[in-house]
Amino acid sequence: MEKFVIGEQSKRSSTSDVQKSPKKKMKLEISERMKEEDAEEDEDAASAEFSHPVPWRKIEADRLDCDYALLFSKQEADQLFKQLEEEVVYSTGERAKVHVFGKMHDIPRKQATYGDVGLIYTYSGVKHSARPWTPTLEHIRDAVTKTTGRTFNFVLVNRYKDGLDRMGEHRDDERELDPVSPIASVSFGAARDFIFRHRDARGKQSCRQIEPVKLELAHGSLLLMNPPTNTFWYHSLPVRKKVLSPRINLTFRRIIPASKK
Ligand SMILES: O=C(O)CCC(=O)C(=O)O
Repeated sequence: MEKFVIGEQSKRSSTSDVQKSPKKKMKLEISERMKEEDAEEDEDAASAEFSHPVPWRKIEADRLDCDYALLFSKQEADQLFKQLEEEVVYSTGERAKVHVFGKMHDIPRKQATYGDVGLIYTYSGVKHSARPWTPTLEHIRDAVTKTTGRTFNFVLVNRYKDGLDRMGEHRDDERELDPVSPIASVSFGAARDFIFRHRDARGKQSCRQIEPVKLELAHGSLLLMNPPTNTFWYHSLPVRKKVLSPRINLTFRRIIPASKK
């Protein structure tokens, strides 16, 4: 009890305390202080419940800044994968195509976009409006927010039926993306290789020799791509013929609504 120093005024003590005897006053201060400590402990317990701490692995290279963690246990990830398979409605028709060098091509995977009402994201020459969040997408988004402290208003869902489905090399650098927000990539299902390549080290004309950064994105994992990664590095999910099972990837993003641009 020595730590409750006599004369230390609790934040909550009122001016009427001044009239109380020194002994009574000390008892009151101690009990006030204990109440305060209990309240602080309750607050810590509440925030622990929401903070979802995970061990992070830092991935860094020249202007590449990423954090990687296993966000969900195998059991949770299995359940979430199943729910996503039931809930997500993938795009068809024009919205399942990409516009490359003046031609429309089928995308080598399935894609869907969800998010806050009214958001539209244009990429590869095609406009994608957000469907309203499903319960599972909302649950995963909230888990990412609890872990990272970042909020997201949009998610791009990509489903790869097997290792033949892929994503070509690109940057997520569209005008409508908030440039200071990270992109949070959550993966379920088959583990797949994910490759970053620096913009100055691509193709025959490359002006610098910078090693690509290769990762394997596991079932239930979260890869946080922090700025300025997406300005300087392209990323891709290459074909892997030995992968025979499906994978779902969610990239949570912050879109600047058209009215705020
Ligand atoms: O499926 C992946 O991990 C890649 C997704 C991706 O590159 C993207 O959404 O921009």
